[in-house]
Amino acid sequence: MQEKYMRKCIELALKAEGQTSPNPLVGCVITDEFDNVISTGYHKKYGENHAEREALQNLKPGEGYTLYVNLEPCSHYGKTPPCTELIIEKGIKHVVIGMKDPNPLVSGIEVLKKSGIEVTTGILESECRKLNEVFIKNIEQEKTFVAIKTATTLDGKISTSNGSSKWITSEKARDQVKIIRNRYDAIMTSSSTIIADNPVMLHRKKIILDRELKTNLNSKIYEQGQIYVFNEYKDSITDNITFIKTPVKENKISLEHVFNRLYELGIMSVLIESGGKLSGRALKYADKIYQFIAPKITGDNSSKSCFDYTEISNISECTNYKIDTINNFEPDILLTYYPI
Ligand code: AOF
Ligand code: ZN
Repeated sequence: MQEKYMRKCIELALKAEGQTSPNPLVGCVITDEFDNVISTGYHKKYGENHAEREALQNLKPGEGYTLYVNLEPCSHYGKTPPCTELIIEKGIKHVVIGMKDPNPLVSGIEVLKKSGIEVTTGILESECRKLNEVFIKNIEQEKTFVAIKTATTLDGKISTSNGSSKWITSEKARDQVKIIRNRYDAIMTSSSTIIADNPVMLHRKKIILDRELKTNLNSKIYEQGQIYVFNEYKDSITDNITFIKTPVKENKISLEHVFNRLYELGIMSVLIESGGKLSGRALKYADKIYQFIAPKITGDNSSKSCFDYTEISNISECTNYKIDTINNFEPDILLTYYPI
C-alpha cells in the first residue's frame, strides 16, 4: 500500500514537470484510517504552495490519517511557512516519506518525530531520487544538471558525411523530444548545428555556443525564447539575446565556464541537442544521456558519429555507462543512460 501511494505521489508531482525549478517536484496523498484516499496535492509552480499544503489546506483535522509525500516535508520558513506545522495542526498520525530532503535547511523528519508523529522513510527511494535528480545535484553540488540528447542510426551515426540528417528518427520519437525538452530549464546547441540545420528548437531559454559569432541572427532559433550566446568577443544585451564573452581553450568555448555561468544565471538544468563535436566534448560533464535509435544503418564510416571527441587505441579506454531505461517509440527506441 505504501508503495502504491508513493507511486501516486510521483505521478502527481510529474504533472508540474518543467514548472517548479529551482524547487523540487513533489506530490502528496492523504488517506484515512480505512486506507481511502481523502485528499491529494502537488507543487504546481515555483513559489506556490508546497504539495503537502495543497493536500492539507482544505482538510478538516481528523484521526488516523496518513500522509504520503515523495520528499521530506519542510520545516523552515522559505517562500512558504513550514509544512511540518500544518501536518501537526491537522492531526496527521503517520507520515510516509520517499526520500530525505538534501536541502540543509530542512529537518522535517526530526520535527515530526518530536511531535509524536510516526514517520516511515525510504519508500520507493530510488524512484523518488530519480524524480528529483536535478534538484539533488543543484543542492548537493551547486551545479547545473547537464543532459544530452542524441538521435542515431543503429551504427551510431547522426548524419551522412555531408550533413544530411532529416530525418533519422520517426515523428513519434521527435514528439517525445519535445516532452524531454520541457523537463529542462534550457536547451543548448552549437553554431554548427544552427548553420547546418537551421532548427527552430522551441523553448523558454536557449543557450547557443557560437565562439566566432558566425550564426545569422535571422536563423529560426533566434525567433523565440530568451537566448544566451556564449562567444569569444562580446558581452551585450539586445532584445531577447544576451551575448556572454567566455574564455576559450584550444579554440573552443570553455564548457567549464559555460556550465558555471549557467548556474549563476539560475539555469538549473540544460539539455544539449547538437552534433557529435559538442555532445562529445560535453560527455564528461553529462549527468544523463537520452539516445534515440532508429532501425537504420548508414554503413558508411565517414558518416558523422553521435559522440566525436577523442581517439583511443584500446577498447578498455572506453567510458562506461549504465543503461537505465529502454522505451519504444516505434519504430525507434529511446535508451536513457547515466555515467557510472
Ligand atoms: C517546494 N515544493 O512541495 C516541497 C518543497 O522557498 P520555499 O518555501 O518554496 O521552500 C523551498 C524548499 O522547500 C525546497 O528547496 C525543498 O527543500 C522544500 N520542499 N519545496 O518547492 C514542495 N515539499
Ligand atoms: Zn514544505
